[in-house]
Amino acid sequence: MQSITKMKIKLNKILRNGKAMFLAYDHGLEHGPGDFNDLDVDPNYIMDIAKKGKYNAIILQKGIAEKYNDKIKKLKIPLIIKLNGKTNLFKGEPISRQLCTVKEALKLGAVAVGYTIYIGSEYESVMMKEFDGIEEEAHKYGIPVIAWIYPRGKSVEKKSEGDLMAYAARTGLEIGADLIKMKYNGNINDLMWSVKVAGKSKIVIAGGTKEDDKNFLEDAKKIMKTGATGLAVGRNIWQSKNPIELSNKLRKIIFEK
Ligand code: FBP
Repeated sequence: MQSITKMKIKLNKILRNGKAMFLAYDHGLEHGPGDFNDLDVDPNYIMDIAKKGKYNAIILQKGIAEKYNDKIKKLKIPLIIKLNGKTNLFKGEPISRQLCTVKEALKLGAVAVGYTIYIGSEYESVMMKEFDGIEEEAHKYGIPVIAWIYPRGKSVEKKSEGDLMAYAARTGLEIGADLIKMKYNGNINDLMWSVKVAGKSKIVIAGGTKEDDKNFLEDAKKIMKTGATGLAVGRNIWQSKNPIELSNKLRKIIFEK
């Protein structure tokens, strides 16, 4: 029988001391430009935050990664490309299809790729299958795969948030995600359980809608006490009046014990 050659997944390209601090900026597609103001609508502004705030990586869709590639390369910001995405205009059962291939992402200089799966959606199996192809291909190149796992759709409406969070975490492990990006329900015990059920897959938490900087940092402290690997945050940083100062504080929380 032929043996399976195991390619080492290059997690060190997106983690520092085993921890993660990612800056997410795919909102223009997911939510529309209503999330932006005069400053943060400009990808250059976000890239400067990623650089000065010393993020481990920036998360972009392929369009911005392509059009602003010179700047990303010049600043040497590690790049994670989100391979699927959708607008929020369509209101049926959620589905997000692949828009960029692993090869395209690699050509753009990506050191990791991401993909969203809406578990519970009628179309869950379509996204699972697409993710599987991506995971197989990315891992052939040793590229880490991050699964955004968001329970969504009619079937999950009455389910407990804590149970759904843990289910998202375990799903990530079962399908081979290296990192699982999830939303935090605000309950530290639920998150501790999710980290445990994710086993060797690592949990990174999304930031959510903008809250007071102080509350955001308090939440980050709690998140890091659960054994989570870090945060992949967007609006809470780039919508802040002091994004660099806030990033510096967040970095201390994530990387200093
Ligand atoms: P935030 O930190 O701003 O919440 O961003 C995290 C994120 O996962 C983004 O990558 C994505 O655009 C957005 O949230 C999607 O959120 P939702 O599906 O809840 O609208």
